Amino acid sequence: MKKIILMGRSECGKTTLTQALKGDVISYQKTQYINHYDVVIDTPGEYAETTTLARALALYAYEADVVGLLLNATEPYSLYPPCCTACCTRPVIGIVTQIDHEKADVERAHNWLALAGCRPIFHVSSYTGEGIWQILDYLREPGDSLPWDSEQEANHPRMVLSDKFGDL
Ligand SMILES: Nc1nc2c(ncn2[C@@H]2O[C@H](COP(=O)(O)OP(=O)(O)O)[C@@H](O)[C@H]2O)c(=O)[nH]1
Ligand SMILES: [Mg+2]
Repeated sequence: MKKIILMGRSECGKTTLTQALKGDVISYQKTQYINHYDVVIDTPGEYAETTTLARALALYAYEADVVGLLLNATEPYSLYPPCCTACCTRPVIGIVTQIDHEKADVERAHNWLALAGCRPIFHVSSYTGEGIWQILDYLREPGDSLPWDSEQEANHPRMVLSDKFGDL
């Protein structure tokens, strides 16, 4: 699997997405420092919100194969300037999070990520599991086998992930 680093402001859902990608049971954890998991690097939102701390994100991006910029679908503004992905030496994908939320405006968040230069852009809910397998599929490398078949996953996203994804 390619290694992905997740970036985005506090509360956008980075840690919950990390858990969903790994198939863990969801529980609240405040991120105090950068956490390395097998294929996911989770970062604190404060690093994306504070100029001096943001330098750490620039450095850690080199440890990953792919950078994931997250934007919560309920967010009324975006942190990301137009074309900011151009300064990154890794592919930068967009991830619209919390699409299950009643106040979600997925198109608005998608357009902001597109403006920032993210390609492709995924729409996910870590609560329902929607969109999770598409990210994992994107991270797949030749020779990796993922423990589901796409049709089955589409029908039972959460169940398949939590049953089989513990040891990714
Ligand atoms: N409705 C909804 N809430 C979510 C989702 N993902 C995370 N949350 C909630 O958003 C809050 C922040 O999540 P967290 O993963 O800690 O954000 P982080 O600061 O970016 O790591 C928590 O209360 C989560 O339960 C989601 O897919 N849907
Ligand atoms: Mg966190």
